[in-house]
Order: sequence, then C-alpha cells, then structure tokens
Amino acid sequence: MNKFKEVALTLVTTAFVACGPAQKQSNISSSSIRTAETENLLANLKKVSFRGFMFGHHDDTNYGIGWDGEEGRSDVKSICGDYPAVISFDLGHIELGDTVSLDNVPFNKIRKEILKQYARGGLSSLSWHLRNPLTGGDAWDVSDTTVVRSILPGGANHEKFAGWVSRVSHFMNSLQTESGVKIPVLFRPWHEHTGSWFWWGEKLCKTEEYKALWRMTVDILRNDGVNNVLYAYSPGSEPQDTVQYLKRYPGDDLIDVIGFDTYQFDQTTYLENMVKSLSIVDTIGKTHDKVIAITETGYEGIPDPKWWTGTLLPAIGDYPIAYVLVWRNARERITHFYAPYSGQVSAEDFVTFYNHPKTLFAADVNSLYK
Ligand code: BMA
Repeated sequence: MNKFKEVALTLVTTAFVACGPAQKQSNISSSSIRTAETENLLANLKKVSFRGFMFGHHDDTNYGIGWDGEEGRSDVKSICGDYPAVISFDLGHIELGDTVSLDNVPFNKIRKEILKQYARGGLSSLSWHLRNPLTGGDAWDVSDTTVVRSILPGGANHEKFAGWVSRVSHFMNSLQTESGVKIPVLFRPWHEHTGSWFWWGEKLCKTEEYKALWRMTVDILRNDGVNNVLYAYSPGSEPQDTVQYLKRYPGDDLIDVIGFDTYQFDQTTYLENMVKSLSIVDTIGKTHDKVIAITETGYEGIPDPKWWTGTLLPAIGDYPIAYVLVWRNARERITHFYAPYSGQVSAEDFVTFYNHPKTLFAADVNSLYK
C-alpha cells in the first residue's frame, strides 16, 4: 500500500445510478452494446486523470524474470508491494483453437488472471498477435499484401477469419465472475498499423480496407453478444499530426480509447516521439471525447537506473492519460524485459516512481466498475 497516496481512487458513480426506468428502456440498444459495468468502466477511465495515471505491465502475473506461472507472483509487486493497475494479455493463437497463447500462456490462466485483476478493481487489456490467415505465417508475416482484402466480406478467407473472431468472442463472453457478472476488458486489436511489420500494417492494406477490418471485427463481436469490451486504437508513433493519426481511424462509434505504442532506443528520439504523440492524442481525446493512454512503451532491459523518474515521468508531464503500460518481462528471453525485478538496476527508482502522487497502482484504483 502506498502511504503517500490516498487510499482509493474515489470515482463518482456514473449516470447509470441516476437512470430511472424510463431512461433504461430508451437505452436498450446501447446496453446491448455495453453492460452497465462496462459503461461504468468507460466513465471511470475518463476520470482517472483527475488523480493521476495508472501504471500497466504486460503479462505481469503470468511470468517474470526467473519464474513462470507462480500463483500471485508479479515482478512489479516484488519491487513496490502492489500490482499494476492495468495488466495486459495477448490472445495470439486463440484463433487457431489452441489452449496456449503465442507466448506459451494457457488461455485458462489468462482468464483466471483477468478475474483476479477485476477482483482487485484494476483493468485488463487484451492485444492480439494473431496468425496470418492467408499464408499461415505469424503476425509478422508481411510477404503478401492481399491478406486484409482476402478476409473482408466477399474475400476468399472471410468465413475462416469470421470463425477466428468468433473464438475471441467466445473468450470475451467467458470472462465471468462466479455470480455471472461479465468482466469488462479493453480490446486493442490491429495495433501499430502505421508501421508495416504486421500483416495489417500501413503498406499491407489500403486505408478503406483497414477501416473495414476494424468494423467487421467489432460487428462480429457484437453479433456474438460481446458487450463487456471497450476498444482501443493504438498506432505507433509514426503519425506526425492529428490528420495523419486519424487517417485510418475507424470511427468514434467503434473506439473508446486512443493511444500509441512507442519504445525508447535513444532518449532524444523517444522524448520527441512521446511529446508529439501525447499532444496528438490529447487534442483528439478532447475533441472526440475519448480516453487517452500510452498503450505500449518501455526501454528494453532498462539499463538507465533513473529511467522511471528521469525519462518516463517527465515525458508524460501533465498530459491527462488514463494509463501507461510497459511491455513484458519475458522469462524465455531474459534480456527482453521492461519492468524491474529484484536486483535490477532501475528497481530503486521504480519505487520512487511508485511513490509519486500521480502514479496509480491496483490498490489506488480500487474499483473501476462501480
Ligand atoms: C513482442 C515480443 C514477442 C511476443 C509478442 C506478443 O513485442 O515480446 O516476443 O511474442 O510481443 O506478446
């Protein structure tokens, strides 16, 4: 528990509570798109920045440096005593009907960890590094530029791909507490599409095809009864301005959170990318009424002992982001980590970052769903 912070993020209950029966009746179509808890999550995400920003870590409770699958363990918690307020997971290979993800985590374990994160009151986010439905290669197989076209309605791989999305629907619908409450999550497919390293990337499909891919994905999920999901749009840091950022934006009716993915290689470029992208999402967030976030970031191996307070905190500055999320601590590639673990050179600075009044961890957010 962080003694320098207030005990809980006090979040005013949303308009849902004030809704009388008449309003509820006239709201039937929107409640079939989003459950009341999912609406609450969205409303609360819009208010997080009044207090600070949430810290997130990919696969935090699944594995870390030197461990795999241990109940309750987290590299972040081992350093600061609390879990991240946001934990992200990846659904890659769920489309194949596999029982384990591309990073070798059983989907049953991911489901369990999402339930635990919900019980803590924190947020779970899901990305999807899915296979290439045309070539059979992985998400990074960019050998064919007709993949997206082939899975859109009328395309040769449409039926197959619709089945892949329905497997995601099945997983989303299975996220339920013992009493049957569906757990709201953030879904962040088709990310980093402003680069060309995934088969849905910039040079791999036309603007209209990319937008149609998004619409089709959300349509299939909604038709399958998925109503516990918010959607995040997260390009890389390639867009130079709001016009470029919005070029392939699929529409306000589909997207709830707008963010970007950017990593540090050299500090100067990183800080430039951060300020440019933060200012873009801040402007669009305000005009489109969207939650803004740094959906993926980090410095691989964190060789800078003061990175958290010397680079990341100043880069975020006063931008009203809901969260910043760093990528995974890969137990199978020990130089591929983005959060500190016991003995790591930036561990002490991470504690200072944790104690900063603006950083929010699981115990600080308490509940995003009421
Ligand atoms: C990438 C790397 C890969 C991993 C993928 C999906 O950034 O971490 O090793 O398979 O994300 O998690």
